[in-house]
Amino acid sequence: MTSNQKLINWVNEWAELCQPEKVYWCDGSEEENSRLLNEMVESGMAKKLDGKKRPGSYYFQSDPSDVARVENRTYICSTKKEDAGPTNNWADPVDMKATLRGFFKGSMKGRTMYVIPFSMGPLGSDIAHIGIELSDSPYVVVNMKVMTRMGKAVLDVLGNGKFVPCIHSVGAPLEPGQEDSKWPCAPIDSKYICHFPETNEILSYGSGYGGNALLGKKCFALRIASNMAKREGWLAEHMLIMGITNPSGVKKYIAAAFPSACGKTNLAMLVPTIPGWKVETVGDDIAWMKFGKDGQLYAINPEAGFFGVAPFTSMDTNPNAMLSARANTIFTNTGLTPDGDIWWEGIGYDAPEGTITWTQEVYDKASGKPAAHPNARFSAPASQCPVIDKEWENPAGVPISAILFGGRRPGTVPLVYQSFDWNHGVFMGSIVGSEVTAAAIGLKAGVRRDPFAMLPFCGYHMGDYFAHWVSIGEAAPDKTKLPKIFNVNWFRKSAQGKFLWPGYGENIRVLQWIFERTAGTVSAIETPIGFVPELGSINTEGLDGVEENMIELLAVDKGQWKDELDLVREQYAAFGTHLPQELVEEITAIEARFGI
Ligand code: TSX
Ligand code: MN
Repeated sequence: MTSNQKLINWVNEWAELCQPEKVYWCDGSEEENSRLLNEMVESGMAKKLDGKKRPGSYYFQSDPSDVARVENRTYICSTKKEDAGPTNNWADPVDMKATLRGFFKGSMKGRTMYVIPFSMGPLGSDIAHIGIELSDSPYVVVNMKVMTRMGKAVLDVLGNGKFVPCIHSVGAPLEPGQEDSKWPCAPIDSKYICHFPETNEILSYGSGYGGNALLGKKCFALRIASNMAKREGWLAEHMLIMGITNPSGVKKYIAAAFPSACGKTNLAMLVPTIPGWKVETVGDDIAWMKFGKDGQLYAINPEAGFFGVAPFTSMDTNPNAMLSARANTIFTNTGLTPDGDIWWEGIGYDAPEGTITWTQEVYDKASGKPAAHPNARFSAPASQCPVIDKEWENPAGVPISAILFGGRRPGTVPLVYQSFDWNHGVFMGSIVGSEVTAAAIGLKAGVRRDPFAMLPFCGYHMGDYFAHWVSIGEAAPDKTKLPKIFNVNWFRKSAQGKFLWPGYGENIRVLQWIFERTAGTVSAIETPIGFVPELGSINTEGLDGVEENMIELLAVDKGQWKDELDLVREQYAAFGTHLPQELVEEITAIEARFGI
């Protein structure tokens, strides 16, 4: 399938170490995809869902120990520990490779090693990059088919060129005659998700789930790509990309970064409530951005599918996600209904009698045990999204007019505000945080700082990452064409603990203000933290009971901001000399504007 000798040698070398029963080169065809899915149904790993209710779709249950990304088993292996920074686990690359060779030795016994060629980004795009994943999991193959451009066409584009090597094993070799488990994986302390930023390599051992195993996504498109982007002067970001068209037919694209559980996928596919406005989706998770010849910043979505959290996705909260997953979709760790469909908490209707939970028990609402794991997922082709943007596969990307940051902030942070300039916007990205409940992280409840929503995904020192953002602003071919930067907060609460903003489709009203700010057609009030909408300039027409919340939604309180900035200074201290002086100047200037 290829004459790329480096690729052939590399595959042979790893096959020799991992000792699979056979090596199979994926061509990415429909025929191959159905064959693998049928094999998994036969082996008991997958169930085919009902052909009428959920055509072309399959259901998987993971091992109960293998349900999410494992941040404490995720490493950045740079020569110098300092290059990984205080927010990453670090390991020496030579030591880690030696350790992992021990784990990978014989790890694929009794299994097939799949060679999975994939492109992150439209095939042949200047912004796209090619990876090859070796994996002993057929579940990974069928997911990579949804989530990336996968198969022979990628090898044709690759030719004798370079690729990012990605090696994955579930870490569960089979002895002759040994029966396979439904979801093979290794125990938690034998899982390793390792990145080698200096050589652009990924080694993942012991987990078959999501970002641990589908190496094109978080491992490549964020952790490795953030390193490539720093070296080459572009941006690899944890951002959705959406197009917004106003009633006059003017269209602008925005990118937005939010920590997990803030509704990024919902915003990417939002159904506007005000007549005449249209939202279209380019991507829901990752943006790669580069300056074009015209001096504008252009973004591509490196992915080809949505790997979305299922629970609480419904025809009410996100109809376009529901419709994207109506067919040809892989469901993992949702509930399974007796008529061969899926079900999850918050899907919008009651579980049919006899629904089976993700742990294979009969669902009993009264037991308090959910049918779907909270991190249950759907893998759906982006092409099936009813509002997929017509430019979503444009190899040149889409021009970005605005960048949004945000998080769940019950207090302090207004519904929306705009930075004074690029560096002030970098400051806003650096202080992103989100309210987490004690249960969610096993720590004390409060604001978890998640700069640029990249805390788990930045593949190098976070302070150097801030400096890279500053340098992008300096390197801009035309500073007047830089995207305008905003922070949004759909989650501000009253003293009584009630959400002040209705959110969801009504967020188009905030997007309208942002749209008009980028067009220069709406004024704003200058506050110490940035430009805030004037009272009355957010369109609340037809909204009941929100007008009276606007003062509270837009308030900038000096006392709350003093506490906030004290916490930011504490956070900044961890970055030491890597913290760019520009950000120290930004926080000092804000304190000065407040008079604190
Ligand atoms: O996704 C959300 N968005 C963005 C939508 C485009 N969520 C869900 C977050 C978890 C994934 C939201 N939750 C949003 C929001 O804008 N806002 C809220 C908070 C909220 C929840 C329920 C109500 C209002 C606000 N319901 C009523 O007031 C009836
Ligand atoms: Mn994400």
